[in-house]
Amino acid sequence: MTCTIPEMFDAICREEGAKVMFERPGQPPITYAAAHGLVLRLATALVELGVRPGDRVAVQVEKSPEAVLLYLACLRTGGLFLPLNTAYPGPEIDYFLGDAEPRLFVCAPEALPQYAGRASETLAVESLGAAADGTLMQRAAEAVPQPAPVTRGAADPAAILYTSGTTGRSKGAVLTHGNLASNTVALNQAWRFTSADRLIHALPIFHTHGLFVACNMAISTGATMIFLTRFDVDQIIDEMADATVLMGVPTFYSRLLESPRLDPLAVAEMRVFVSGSAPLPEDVHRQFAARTGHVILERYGMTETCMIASNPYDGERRTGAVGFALPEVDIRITDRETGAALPPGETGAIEVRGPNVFQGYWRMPEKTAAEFRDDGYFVTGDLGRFDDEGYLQIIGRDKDLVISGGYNVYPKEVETALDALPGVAESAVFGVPHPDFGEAVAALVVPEAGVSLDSDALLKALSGEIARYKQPKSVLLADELPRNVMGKVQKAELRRRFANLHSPAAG
Ligand code: MCA
Ligand code: AMP
Repeated sequence: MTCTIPEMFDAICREEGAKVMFERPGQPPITYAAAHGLVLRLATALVELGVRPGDRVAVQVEKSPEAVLLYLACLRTGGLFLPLNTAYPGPEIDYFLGDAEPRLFVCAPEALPQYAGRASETLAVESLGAAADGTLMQRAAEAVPQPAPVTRGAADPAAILYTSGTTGRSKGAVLTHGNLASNTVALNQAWRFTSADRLIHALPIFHTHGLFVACNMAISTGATMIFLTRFDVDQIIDEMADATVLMGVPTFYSRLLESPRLDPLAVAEMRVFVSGSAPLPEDVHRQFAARTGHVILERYGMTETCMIASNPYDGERRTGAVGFALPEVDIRITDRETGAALPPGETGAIEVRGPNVFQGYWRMPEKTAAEFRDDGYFVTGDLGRFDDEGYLQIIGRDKDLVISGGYNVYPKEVETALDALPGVAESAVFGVPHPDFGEAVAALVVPEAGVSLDSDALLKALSGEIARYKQPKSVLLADELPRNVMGKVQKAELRRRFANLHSPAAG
C-alpha cells in the first residue's frame, strides 16, 4: 500500500530537511528537519504518558505548528488523533471525553486548571499553547527522541473526527491510515501539488479540510505552509504575493471579493484557488474569475469520506458542479426510496465507495451499518446528479443540516439545547441564506403556555452550552410550529418564510 502519513513525513524530512515547513509572519520559520526532531520528542512524551497503539489522544488547542506536529507524533505512536473545535465549551468537551475515553487529553494552558482534576490512572491531561508553551512541550524538551514509528497498515485507525448527527448526538468517524494516505496521494496528483508549492493555510486544523487536506498535502510533498492563525482578508492578499495555493471555504472567497485590493496583480504568483466544505455560490465563482482571471477549483468532501470529487485542474472548472470522482473513488446516484442506481441526469442520493471511505462510527455498529449499503457504498446524505458531461452537481441535502461558513450545524443539537431552557415548549432550527456565511442558523421557539420569553435572554442562556457558531443568529418566537398532516415540522416552509432574514433590505 501507499506509505502512511508519518512515513511520508519521514521520507520528506530525509530528502528535504532544510526546506521550510511552517512560515509565519513575524516569527522564525520552522524547517522540516526541526519539525522532525520535535515530532520524535513529542512521540516519546506521548509514550511516556501511556499512549499505546489504538489509544485516543484528544486535543483542544489553538492553531500552531506544534499542534500539527502533535498530530504527526500521535500517528507515529499508533495513537488515534482526536482534534476538537476550539469553540466547543465545557459541556461539549465532557461528552467527547466520555465517549472517546482518550488516554490523553491535551488542552490549552489557560484551560489546564479546569481539566487537570480529571487526570486519573487512565487519563493523562497535558497542555499545549500557541506560543509553543505548555506542559506537553516541557515534557518533549526533556524527552529522548523516539526513533522509529510504530508500523501501521492501511486498515489501522489513525484518527477520530466527531460530526454531529441528525439525532443530535455526535458520532466519531474513525478514519484509517489508508483513508488519509490514499486521499492525500489522490489530491496531490489531482491538483499537481509539489514541494515547490507555498500554501496559504488560514483554515482551522481540527477538521478534515485544514488538517487532512491542507496539512497532509504539504507534509507529504515537502511544500511550505504559510501558516496563519485565522482568516484575515488583508493578510491573505499580502501573502499571495509569495504563495501559490489557497484552500478555503466559500466565505473566504466572498470576503476576498469585498476587498478593492483583489486584482490580477495581487494574484499574479498564485497557481490555484480551491474551495470546498460548502456550496460555492455561482456569483462568487464568476466574480472571482472576472476580477482575478482565476477560476476557483471547487471540490466536494465529507468528514466520513475525506475528499470525494474535484473539478479538473486542466479542463473546465464548472460553476455549480464539484467535478469528477477522484482516482479509485466510485460515486453513484441512487433512488432515495429503493436504493436502485439512477441513470445520468436524474437526481438522487449520492453514494460513495473507495479507499477514502471511513471504517465506521466509533462504538456505533448499528449507526455504521445503517449508513452503508451491502456492497460497501456509503450513503452521504447529499443529493446530486451527473450533468450531461459527467460532472457531479450537488443539488441539496437529505440530512437536516445547516452549513454556516463551512461549519456544520445539526439543527437537532440546537433544538435539544433550546428545548432544555426553562419556559421553552418546543423549537425548530433551520438554515437561512446569509451574505457572509452562506447559510446562518435561525430558530423558531414556542414558549410554554402563559410564559413570555425574550429572544436575547434565550441566546444568552445558550452561550456556554453550545459553540458560538452553532448558536442561532436569530431567535424568533411563535405560538406554534408549522407542521404537516403527519405532525412533522415543515422546515422547508420555515426556510421559505424566513429566507430574507439576512437580506440587505431586512437590515
Ligand atoms: C465565526 N462565527 C460564525 C462562524 N465563524 N458563526 C457562524 N458560522 C461560522 N462559520 C461567529 C463568531 O463567533 C462571531 O460571533 C461572528 O460569527 C463573526 O465572526 P468573524 O470574526 O467574522 O469570524 P471569523 O473568525 O472571521 O471566522 C469566519 C470563518 C470561519 C473564517 C469563515 O468560520 C472559518 O474558518 N470557517 C472554516 C470552517 C472549516 O474549516 N470547515 C471545514 C469543515 P460573535 O461576534 O458573536 O462572537 S468541513 C470539512 O472539513 C469537509 C470534509 C470538507 O468538505 O471540507
Ligand atoms: P462535514 O461532515 O463537516 O465533513 O461536511 C460535509 C458536508 O459538506 C457534505 O456532506 C456536503 O453536504 C457539504 N459539502 C462539502 N463540500 C461541498 C461542496 N463543494 N458543495 C456543496 N456541499 C459541500
